[in-house]
Amino acid sequence: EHFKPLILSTWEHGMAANDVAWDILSKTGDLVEAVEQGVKVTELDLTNLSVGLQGLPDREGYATLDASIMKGDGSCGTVAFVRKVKHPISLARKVMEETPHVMLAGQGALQFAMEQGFPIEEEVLSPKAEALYNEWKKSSEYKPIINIENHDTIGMIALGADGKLAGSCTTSGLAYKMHGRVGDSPIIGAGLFVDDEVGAATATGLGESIIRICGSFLIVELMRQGRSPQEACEEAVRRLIAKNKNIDDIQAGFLAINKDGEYGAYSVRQGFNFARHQADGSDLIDSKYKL
Ligand code: SD4
Repeated sequence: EHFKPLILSTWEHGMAANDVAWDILSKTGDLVEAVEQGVKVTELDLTNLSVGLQGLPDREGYATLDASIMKGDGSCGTVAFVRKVKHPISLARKVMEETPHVMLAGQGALQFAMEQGFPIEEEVLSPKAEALYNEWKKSSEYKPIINIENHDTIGMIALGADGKLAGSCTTSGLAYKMHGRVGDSPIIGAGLFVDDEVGAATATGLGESIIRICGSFLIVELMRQGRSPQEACEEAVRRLIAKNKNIDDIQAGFLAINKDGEYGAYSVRQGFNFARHQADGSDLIDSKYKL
């Protein structure tokens, strides 16, 4: 099963995202374009409550988005806590390509979006998100629990036929988070890390638990030292469990690819799945899990 190209994405929505990414990658060989356009599908998916402006809002009622993109040569761009932008992944790519910086956040990210000619959306919740938010407001308990309805960030990692890698990650983050909260997804090394010398990794789940262990960077470094992608994901989950006290409330999952086209996935608990696309077709695979 080791062959290139290979695209992996988190969760079931990764299937549709991978199809678009695969199409671009096989026609053009452009990895960055593939991982950007792929996750844009999810950013527009109205059924998805954790990616894009239709995602569940923070506790003040605002959808605030995080995204990152990275190439295996070390180029990267990210945006955090950005509002009113439909495609934060495209804004992250602009940060990578058009600025001397890696990360823009909040109002400054929005200002940059305007300068770059991004359409600025009105701030209205999607009907589904609004209904759920109103329901949540009745109790307004701040319990950052990731459950099956609330953990579908898309992280995508891709290996080209030439052995080069790229990845992308985009999310509306944790539902009902504190205003200003930033998760792992826009933090290079936490939600995404890519190195052409070794491989790539991405994460989904409770961002705080992933940031704490530099999850994606950890996985790439473990692969650099000789672990398989599967072994590296398992070690990251072991580390995450050891370093997070409230583990009963945590779900987190990792995906990894190495340069040879081997891949792996592992999660804290049952329920994580991922989409794979290779030349022989695409499938949705249930991740193995620890607890
Ligand atoms: C976050 N990792 O902001 C994201 C949430 C997530 O699927 O993965 N949802 O913490």
